[in-house]
Amino acid sequence: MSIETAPEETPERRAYYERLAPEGLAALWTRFPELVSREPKSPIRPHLWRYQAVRALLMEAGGLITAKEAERRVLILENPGLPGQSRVTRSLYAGLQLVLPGEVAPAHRHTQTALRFVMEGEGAHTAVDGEKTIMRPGDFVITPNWAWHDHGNDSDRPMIWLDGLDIPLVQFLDASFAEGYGADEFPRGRPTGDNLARFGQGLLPVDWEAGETRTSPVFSYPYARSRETLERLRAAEEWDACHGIKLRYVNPATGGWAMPTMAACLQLLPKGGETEPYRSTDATVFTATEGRGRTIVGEPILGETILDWGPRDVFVVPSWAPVRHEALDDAVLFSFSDRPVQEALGLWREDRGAA
Ligand code: GTQ
Repeated sequence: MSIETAPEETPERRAYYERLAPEGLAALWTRFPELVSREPKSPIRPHLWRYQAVRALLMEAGGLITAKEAERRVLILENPGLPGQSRVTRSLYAGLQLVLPGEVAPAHRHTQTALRFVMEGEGAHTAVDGEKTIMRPGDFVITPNWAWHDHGNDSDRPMIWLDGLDIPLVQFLDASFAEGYGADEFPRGRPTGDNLARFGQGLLPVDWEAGETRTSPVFSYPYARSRETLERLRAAEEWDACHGIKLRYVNPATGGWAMPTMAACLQLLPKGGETEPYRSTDATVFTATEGRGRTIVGEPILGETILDWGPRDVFVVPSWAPVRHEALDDAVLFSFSDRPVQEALGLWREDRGAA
């Protein structure tokens, strides 16, 4: 026996193992290497979804079903390593959601946390507990766990965004609750922009205390502001060898991640730049807002997957797979993962200069 290989099977041992199953038992030593692997062994595969291809199918769905009838008209991005499981990584879900002009996606709430990253369209909105926010490309918007939310499109163009949710994680814990509000819109309360004005200016109402959701009180992070910060840091030449310039979206009240279960980041890769190999235990979903580039996942000998991406393509990198990025233009990548969960449990690891 070693930590990497199960002991040999003999006819007597096999006969013994067969008697265990009907008793609801199993011998650990036959399974040890798969249960306690030396390093992450994931069925998740590196994969890229071409935006234009998904968009064409999503627009087709627009002619088949309304947002209201569908509840949410979304094409799920399923990892080919776990087909049929509605997962993009082991713990996370991703999809592309379409809201056509004049449509509403009715108010509901659930224990899953959602993030939205706007791909296309301008002027549609999402409302969180009755506060509307107008969405533009590159905006990052949060729907906290158990917050009422509805989406609507009063503009004259289709609105498409990337949804990231912790659905598989909540499912794993058997902690899903959901309910419909019973009307299209949750009653409007605070005016549009209230969350940013109150919590996104380096100020907090003096007696404010975090609620139970542990999610940032800012729920809309406009792209224009985040993009401006990337340019400021470019001017300061604060490059990281593995990440270019990478920023994390934070909860301004704690300095921690904006959501308890999902990390979200925005990074700038300069034209012609090549990052050093990097790996971490949080499988990560990326989308480019600007620019074209190539992400190389894996190791030269064991097998590399090359993901060539352009604006709005979505791709996923598995846990612990070495990753390098090469930017053909100035490129901006948005990404999300389950890093806060792993950090809270003392599990998160990274390896700079991996492979
Ligand atoms: O917009 O509330 O992609 O509840 C999956 C589940 C979006 C949403 C999804 C949802 C939503």
